[in-house]
Amino acid sequence: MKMKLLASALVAAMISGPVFAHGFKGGDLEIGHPYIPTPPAVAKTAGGYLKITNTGTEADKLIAVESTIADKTEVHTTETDAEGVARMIHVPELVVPAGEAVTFERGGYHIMFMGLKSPLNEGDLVPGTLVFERAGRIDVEFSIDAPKDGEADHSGH
Ligand SMILES: [Cu+2]
Repeated sequence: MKMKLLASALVAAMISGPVFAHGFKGGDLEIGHPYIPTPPAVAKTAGGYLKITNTGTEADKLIAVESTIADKTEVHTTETDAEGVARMIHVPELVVPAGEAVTFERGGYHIMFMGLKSPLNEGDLVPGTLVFERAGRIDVEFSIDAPKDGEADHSGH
């Protein structure tokens, strides 16, 4: 009986949709609101954003991101050179210092989904896994959100 109640509470939480600020936990790490601004239907790439908070006393490292929605998933950062040209750089290891948070956002760190296997539709939740050196694997769900200002043109990237 208790299990049944728990299960229906979970379902209720899930169907309330992506409007709630969702989060995930693994070890000392909290993963805040992983989301992907809805890309155009023809897009072959998409950027994902989230916030990683390390509540522990030792630094951790994000060493991989896995996802079944794309052929390849990597952590990137965006750097703008002296001429004002922005380019993306692959970040194979991202340190999350003890007691600090790292925020992924447009123009900075992002998760790059390359070779999307099917269109991502607003309101969907898609699975992914963040792999950390210390905390291990943390399964998350990215919500496909309505793009905020300036996020809609991400596809060129
Ligand atoms: Cu990128």
